[in-house]
Amino acid sequence: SLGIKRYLITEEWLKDKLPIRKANSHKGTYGHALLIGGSKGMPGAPTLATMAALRSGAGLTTVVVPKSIQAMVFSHVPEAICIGSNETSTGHLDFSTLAPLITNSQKYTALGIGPGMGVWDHGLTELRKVITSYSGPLVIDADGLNLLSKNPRLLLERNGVTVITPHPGEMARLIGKDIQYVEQNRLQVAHEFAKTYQVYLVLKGAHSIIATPQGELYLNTTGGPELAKGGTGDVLTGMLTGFLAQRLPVLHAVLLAVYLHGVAGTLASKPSNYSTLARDLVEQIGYAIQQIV
Ligand code: NPW
Ligand code: AMP
Ligand code: MG
Repeated sequence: SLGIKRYLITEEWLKDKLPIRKANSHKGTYGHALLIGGSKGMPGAPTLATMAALRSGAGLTTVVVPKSIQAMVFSHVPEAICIGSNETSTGHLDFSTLAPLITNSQKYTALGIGPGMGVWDHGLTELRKVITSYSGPLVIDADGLNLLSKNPRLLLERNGVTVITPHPGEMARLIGKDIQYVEQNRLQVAHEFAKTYQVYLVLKGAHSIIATPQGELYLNTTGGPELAKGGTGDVLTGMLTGFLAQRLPVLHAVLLAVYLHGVAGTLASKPSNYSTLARDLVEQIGYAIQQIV
């Protein structure tokens, strides 16, 4: 319908999209992922994203969180470089000291922003600095999207590839409609937004949809209700940022992340899908990758 090209994401198609790690490679070969997020009360979201980026193969991963939660994040993921930023009186990120860090876009080969970041008065002004000054591949998720919903047109100020990963609630806010409208028009909503704002869009939920800026749609069939628990979306953001950091073609990175995230869910749903935790997904990323290489 609507003349939109639609594809199913298949294991067969993904098989040769993850390059084999070369014997003579080093961490620089696999890029440097930068994750930005967290706030007082939500250190877990950026922590999960950071672990997922590392498990997805990124050579280096740096995470920036408000300084009051830096030690907590670092204690759970010593493999990451953990930077504590200045923060507002409410425990939200204050990007003033971060601007030079982000503008140095040669250093970071992908940036993911939003998990656990919260929503605050100056948040969008801060986010705008990242949107306009970073020119590498940028993933915006969670509260990054909630902030952006005040003015989605800021996406048109991007100077590089953008991937956004809304769940239906975030999608509804971005287009100013209710969740029921989004759920009843999933394909159309994703297609239209991706074309209008020239972004890759992952509309999450059972059977996530990927819409490209060129107007194609991809449907994912992996994963199930074991994923319906806090923190799983933050893991997806980390996987996506991790694959993009490795300089994969954007479409490949997006399809790999969404597909493998679901496979990790299935693997982590033993013994019962009641009990699956987001951190279990992180542990299964390697086994999910093993299935397609
Ligand atoms: P309802 O009302 O539940 O039916 P928010 P958030 C709707 C961080 N986290 N289908 C939902 O609907 C995140 O990273 C931190 C339909 C509700 O209306 C963010 O920064 C964690 N509707 C922050 O919390 C672990 C759906 O969307 C609204 C839907 C807020 O993110 C948890 C909720 O959206 C969390 O990841 C679906 N499939 N999915 C941590 N440990 O640090 C969602 N909705 O208000 O943006 O809240 O997603 O929890
Ligand atoms: P978030 O709401 O940001 O935490 O993201 C939730 C993640 O879990 C997304 O990747 C969703 O696609 C996935 N998910 C949630 N519920 C289901 C479900 N019933 N079936 C498949 N995937 C799901
Ligand atoms: Mg989320």
